[in-house]
Amino acid sequence: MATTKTDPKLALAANGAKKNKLYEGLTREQLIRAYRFMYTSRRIDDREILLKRQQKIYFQMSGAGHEAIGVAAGLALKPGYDWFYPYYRDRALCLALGVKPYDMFLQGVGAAIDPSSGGRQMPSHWSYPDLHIVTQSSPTGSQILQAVGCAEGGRYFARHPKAAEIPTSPLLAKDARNGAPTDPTLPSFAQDPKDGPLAHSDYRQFKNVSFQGDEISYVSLGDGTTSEGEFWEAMNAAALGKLPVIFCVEDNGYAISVPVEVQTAGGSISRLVAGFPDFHFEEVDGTDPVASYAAFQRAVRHCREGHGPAFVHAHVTRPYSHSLSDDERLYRADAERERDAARDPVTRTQMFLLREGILDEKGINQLEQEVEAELQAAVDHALEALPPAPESIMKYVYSPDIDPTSSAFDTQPVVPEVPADGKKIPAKTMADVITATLRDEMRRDERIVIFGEDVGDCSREEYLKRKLVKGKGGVFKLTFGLQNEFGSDRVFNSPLAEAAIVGRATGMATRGLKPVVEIQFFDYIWPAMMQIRDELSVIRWRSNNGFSCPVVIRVAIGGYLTGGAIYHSQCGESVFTHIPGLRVVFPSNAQDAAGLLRTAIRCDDPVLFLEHKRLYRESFGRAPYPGPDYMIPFGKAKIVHPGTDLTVITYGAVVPRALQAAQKIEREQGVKVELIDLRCLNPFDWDAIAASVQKTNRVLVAYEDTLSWGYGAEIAARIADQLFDHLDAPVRRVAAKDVFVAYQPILEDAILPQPNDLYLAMKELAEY
Ligand SMILES: Cc1ncc(C[n+]2csc(CCOP(=O)(O)OP(=O)(O)O)c2C)c(N)n1
Ligand SMILES: [Mg+2]
Repeated sequence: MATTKTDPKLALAANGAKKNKLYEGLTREQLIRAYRFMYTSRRIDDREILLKRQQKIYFQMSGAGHEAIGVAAGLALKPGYDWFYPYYRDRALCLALGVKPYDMFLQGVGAAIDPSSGGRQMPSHWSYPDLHIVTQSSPTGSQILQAVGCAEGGRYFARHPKAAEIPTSPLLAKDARNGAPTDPTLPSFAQDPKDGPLAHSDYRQFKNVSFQGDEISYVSLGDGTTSEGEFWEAMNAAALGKLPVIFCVEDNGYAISVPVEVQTAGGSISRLVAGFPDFHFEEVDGTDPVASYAAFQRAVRHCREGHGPAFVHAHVTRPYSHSLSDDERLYRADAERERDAARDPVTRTQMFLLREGILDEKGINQLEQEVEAELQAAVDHALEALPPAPESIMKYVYSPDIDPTSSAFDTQPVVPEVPADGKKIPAKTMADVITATLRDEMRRDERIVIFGEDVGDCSREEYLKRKLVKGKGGVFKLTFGLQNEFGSDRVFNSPLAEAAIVGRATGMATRGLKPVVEIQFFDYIWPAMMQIRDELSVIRWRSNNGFSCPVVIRVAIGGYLTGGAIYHSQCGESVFTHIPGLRVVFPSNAQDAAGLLRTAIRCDDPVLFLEHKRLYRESFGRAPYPGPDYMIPFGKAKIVHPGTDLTVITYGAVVPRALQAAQKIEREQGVKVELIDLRCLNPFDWDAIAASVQKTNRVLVAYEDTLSWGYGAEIAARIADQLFDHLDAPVRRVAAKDVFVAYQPILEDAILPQPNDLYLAMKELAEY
C-alpha cells in the first residue's frame, strides 16, 4: 500500500554526498515515508470535509496541523508492542502505526466492517486491537488514566509472568464443571475432554495477555485537556509508579475558542508540570518532524530504560478550526492565523525535503499523485460498504463469551461437616465472608489486584515486615491481611483519587488483569462517574468487542447508621442500573455476598458490587463460609419468605426490615407475604417477580434509595405494563423520602424506610 512503504524511485533525488545523511537518526527514505503519512493525513481530512458537505459521512474531525508530531511518535514507537491511547487529532500517528486510509473512511461512513467500532463511534475515534491502539472516547482526557493503568498492567505481567497464562484443567475445570454437554461451537481451549465445556465461568479463557519487558504506553491530549483533573491524577500516578508512560500534549494554543493563557496558569503547561519527579521533559516545535522525532527518541529511551515517565509538549497548529462546526475567524485575528499558516507542518516538511534535495518537485508531485489515487480508491471502496444491521445494536453490551446468569455460575455451598461434638458451625458476618472470598480468589487467580483508599495493610512495608504494626486493611477492614499474604504488588493503597482508581483499573483490565478495586464510600463514587459511565461500561460495545475491561468495583453503601449523615449514608444505585454494560449487585446476607462476589470476579463484565455497611456485621444474614468455589448466577432472586397474599420486592438492608414487617403482619393479620430479595439489580429476575405477582396479585416494591425516579419505578412500571391483568391492587412503593440522609437519628429514621412503614403499606395493600 502506497502509504506504508517508500517507492525507491522517489528517493532517487537523494543524490550525491547527502545520500547517507541522517536527520536525528532518520534516513532520507524514512523522511519521505514521514512526509507521505503527513500528506495522506491532511488529504484524508480534506476528502472527509468534502464527503461531509456531500452528506456522505456524518461528522468530521481533522488532525490538520498535528501531522508532524504524530508521525514522529509513530516512527519512534512500535505498533503491536507498545500501547497507544491517542486522541482525535492523531490521524497521522495512526497512519504511521499502520492504519489504512480505507479503514478511516469506513469510520466516516459508519460501515459495519469499520474495524474501530462497526459504525458505533464517530470518525477519528481510533481502535485497532492488533496495533494496540486502544478504543478512544469523546470526553477530553478520560483516556489518560487508562494509559497509566495499561502501563501498570504491563509491568505487573513482567513481574508475574505466570499470571499471564491461561489456566487449564484441573484448575479451571475444578470450578467450572457443571455437567453440561460438550459444546461443538466452543474453541478447543474452552473444552474439557472429560467433562464437557469449561462452562464459560472464568474470564481468563477469553483474555489473552501479551506483554513486553520494556513496552511503553503512549497517551496524547490537547492543551485544553490538561485542565481536566484526570490529567493531574494521571501525572501523579505515573510519577509515583515511575511508569513507562509518554504523555504527549499537542498544544495548538486553543481548546475550541479558549486560548491557552485562559486555560493554563502562566500559559505554559511545561512550566506547570516541571516539578513532577522522575519525568523526562521535552518541549518541541511539533510542526517539525525531525525535531519532534528527536524529542520522541529521547523520551522513548528514558521510558524503555525504566527511568520513569516522559512528557512531550509539542507546539502545533490548527488550520481547520476546531471542527467543521466551528469557524475560528469568530475568535482569532487574521494576523494570528497567518502566523500559524506559516508554520504549517505539511508545507514545512515539503519545503524541507526540497531544500535538502531529498525529493525534487517531480518526486513531490509523484508522491502526491500516488496518495490521491490511493485515497480515491479508498473512498470509492468505503462508500460501497454496508451499514451495520439494526438488529446488531445489543451485541457486545456484555461479554459474548461468558454469561454470568448461566448455570455455569450455579454451584452448591460446601460447608464443613457438623463436628462430632454437635457444636454448630460458626456463622460468619457478611464482612468476614467477603474477606474470605477475596482471599480464596486471590489464591486461585494471580491476575487479581486489589487497590483503593486505605485497602492495604500498611504502605510502609517495613513496619509490617518487622511486625511493628498489625495493619489496617480498609476502613471497614474487609481487605485486612491481604497485603500481608499476597504482597504489595497485588494489594496496595492508591492516592485519594476515585477517578484514578477506576480509570487505572480500566487500563489494567484492558491488558487482562482483574482489578477488584474499592470505593471507600458510595457517597464518594462521583469523581469516578465519568470513568464508570463513559469508559468502563461502554468500552466493549463501542469497540465492537475489540476491547473489554471486566473490573470489579466494591463499594460500601447505605444508611441506617445513626450518625452517618449526608456523606456516609446515601444509596443511589438506580443511577448505575441505568448504565448499559454494567452489572450491579446488592447482596443482603453473607452467603449471597460470597456467591455473588465470586461470580463478579470470574465473569467477563464490569461489575459494581454494592456492600451495605449496616449489613457488614449484622447478626441478620450470617452464615458459614460457603467454600472457595461457591457461586450464584447474576439475575436470580431469592424468596426469603414464601407467601400467597402479597409480594414484596426488595434488596439490601430493606430485606431484614421487610422480613420483620412480614412476620408481624402474618402474626397479627394472617397475611402471608412473599418476600423477594433481588440480590442482583442489573440484570434482575423478572421471572421470579412475574411468578410471584401472578400468584399474589398484590405487590409492594421497597428500597432504601430515594423514592422518585428510583429503582422501584422501573419494576413498578414493568409490572403495570406486563402484569396489569393480574393485579388486584395498585403497585405500591416504600422508599426513602426525596431528601438526603440526615445526621440526627430522629431525622434519619424519618427519612429512611422503617419496618413500620413497610408494615403499614403491606396492610393497606392486603386490605385493598
Ligand atoms: C469532558 C469534555 N468536555 C467538553 C468536551 C467538548 N470538547 C471537545 S474538544 C474540546 C476542546 C479540546 O481542546 P484541546 O484539549 O486543546 O484539544 P484540541 O481540540 O485543541 O486538539 C472540548 C471543550 C468534551 N469532548 N469532553
Ligand atoms: Mg488545543
